[in-house]
Parts: sequence; structure tokens; C-alpha cells
Amino acid sequence: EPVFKIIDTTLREGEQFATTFFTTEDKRVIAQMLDDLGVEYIEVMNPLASAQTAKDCEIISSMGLKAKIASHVRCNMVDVKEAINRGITVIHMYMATSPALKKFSHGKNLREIIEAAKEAITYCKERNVEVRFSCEDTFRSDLADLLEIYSTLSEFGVDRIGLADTVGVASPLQVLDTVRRIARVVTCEIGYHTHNDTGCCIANALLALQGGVTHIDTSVLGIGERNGITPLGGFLARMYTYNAGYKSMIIERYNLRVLKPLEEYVSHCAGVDIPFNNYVTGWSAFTHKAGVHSKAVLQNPSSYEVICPDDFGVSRDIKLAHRLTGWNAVGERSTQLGLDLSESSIKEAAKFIKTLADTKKVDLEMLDKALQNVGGGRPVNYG
Ligand code: HCA
Ligand code: CU
Repeated sequence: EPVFKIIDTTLREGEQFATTFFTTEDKRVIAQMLDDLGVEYIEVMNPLASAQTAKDCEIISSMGLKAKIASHVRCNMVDVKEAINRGITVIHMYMATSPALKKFSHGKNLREIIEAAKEAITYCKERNVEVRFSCEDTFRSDLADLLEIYSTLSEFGVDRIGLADTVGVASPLQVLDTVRRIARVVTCEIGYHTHNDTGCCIANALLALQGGVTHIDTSVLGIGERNGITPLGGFLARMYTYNAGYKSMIIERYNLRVLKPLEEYVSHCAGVDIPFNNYVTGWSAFTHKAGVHSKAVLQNPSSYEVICPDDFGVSRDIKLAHRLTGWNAVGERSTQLGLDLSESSIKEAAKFIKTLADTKKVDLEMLDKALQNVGGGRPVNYG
């Protein structure tokens, strides 16, 4: 399997989400939880963003975490020096290379971009600082330019290059193709960062890995500019289910039970709810309803679940009281209630609840009453 490392950028890209506000304590808690979960890198903001941001960079980098702390800065000496002075030992630099962005930011040509990167790389390497250079808006940049920048910097000694789909525009096969072409001309590590404007962020992260990428950027709940980037939980779900090799690697390498409390914490700081259909942790992610599904899941959960909820510390829910229910599911409920009912009584209760549910929304209490009724023969008023 291609090995990969996770660079979680909740504390950088995630702070760029519309309604995020992190106090110093929030950043400390999130960094600690990310470290407990086991991500390999935690990306923090440019210390030049604000005075408190600079202090927070120092605080996070001196927490003694297992994860490497990387600071995300523009590709210039002022930014790079400031981050290193704050105790940062991994520099993630970026510079726009697409015609669409170049002219609104630095206005440099290809040669000047490469020179600026080389100067910063030299400064980092002289100080034993790991350094990555990323072409902002990679997928709207000229391929010839990309190949030249990346191959030159790889040869020059950059530790990692980054491909950034800043606007979330690339299609999956385009990502695979571009990554492959770039991987052929470099010997360094390759990172991939993608926004989710067109809903391809997780698929594209997978294809980037298949093409030769080694590091994937994520954020908790996918928070970031606009509608965000590859979500940590969704990416873990994707890789966990990709094949048996990845599954055992992920279970071994990451403490998956930290995901849910981490998401809950971040959702609070970002001022958003966890979506009902969120990967793994959404409230309906392991909720089964139709009789056919419920019966099968009761016998063998993997019939309709590709992820074992217990691995992530979340639980399964089988909805029993509705008109799609079946007598197997109803029988399971009678067992939960400790009732000792015959098959025909269970079938009678199931039939009753299905008929009732054709006229209105029913709940578990009504099903329980029906089961008790067929068992004990007591008349019950169902309203
Ligand atoms: C941004 C920059 C960035 C950088 C990604 C990277 C992007 O637009 O704020 O450094 O690889 O999406 O291009 O997040
Ligand atoms: Cu981004």
C-alpha cells in the first residue's frame, strides 16, 4: 500500500472558515486531540497574521506533541524567518502559479517564483527545518510551469512539494493524471490539499494517493474557506474501507475514538452543527430502517455496514416503529423488552404497527405497547 501521512490543518485552513473563532485554549485542546488521534502533522497559521496568532504558534509548538507542527506562510523571507523564530520546525510555503491568481497576489514570473522558493528553502535547510513548497491553484496552472517548478525544487532539496486545488475544480481523473505526471519528475514527498467546491474532495484525495501523493491535508469536519476541504473523518472512512490492508493500518495507527469528541469540540468553535449525514459520526450514519435491512443487520452488521461503528466509538441504531418494519425487527424489540412472545404474537404486533403507521407517524412507545398488548392481552388505547 502507498503509505500516507495526514496533515491536519484545522488550526490554519479551519480558522479561515467563515464563523470559526479559536481561543488559545481551544487551539491547545484541538492540537492535543489531533495528537491523541494520531495525525502526523498539525498545520498552524502564519505567525504574522496577528500578535496573538504568533504567541499561539509558540504555545502549540512547545506542547511536546508527537505530531510535527508546521506553520503555513507565504513564500518570502520575512514570513519564513518569523515562523522559525517562533520555534516552528516545519515550514509550509505557498505561492500562486495560476494566471487567475498570480496577477492579484505577487505578480512574479516563473523564474522569480523559483528564485524566491530557493532562497527560502536554503534558509530552512541551513537551520534543519523541514520545508514544503506548494503551488497555489495548481490545477488551473500551466502544466509545463508546474513541472519546471516542482522538478527544480525537488532537485534543489525541498522536502516536499504541495499540490493545492485552491478552488476545488479538478475532477478525479484529472487529479490522478496531474499527480502522476508530477510524481515522475520529482524524488521528494508530495502533498495534496483540496477544497470541496464541487464535492470531489475525498475521492480526489484517494486518487491523489493512487497517483503518488504521500501527504493529505484534512480539517476536522472539513472546515475551511467557503465550503471547506477534505474532512478528516470522511478521509479516514474512505481509507478504512478501501481495502483490508489500509483498514488494519488505520485501526492500528489512529485512535479513531477521538474523532467524535474532536468533531464536537471543533463544531462548537466553528459555530456549526455536525451534519446528520456526516461520515461515521452523523446521527444517522449507522441508523437502519427498512425491515430487510434491519433483519440482515441484526444477524450480521456487515451486511449493510462497511464500517464497524465500534471502531470509532459510535453506536448503531435500528429504527423499529414505522411501516417499513418487519417482524424480525419487532421480534428483536420484544427480546430487548424481556418479553417471551410466540412468533405469531410477534407477527401480530408487527402487522398492527404497520397498519397504524400507514395512518400516522408512530414511535417506539407505541410498538412497545403493541408488543405488551399481544403478549398480555391487555387492551391499549393508541390514540
Ligand atoms: C489559501 C491557500 C491554500 C494553501 C494550500 C497549500 C489553498 O487559499 O488560503 O498550502 O497547499 O487552498 O491554496 O489553503
Ligand atoms: Cu486551502
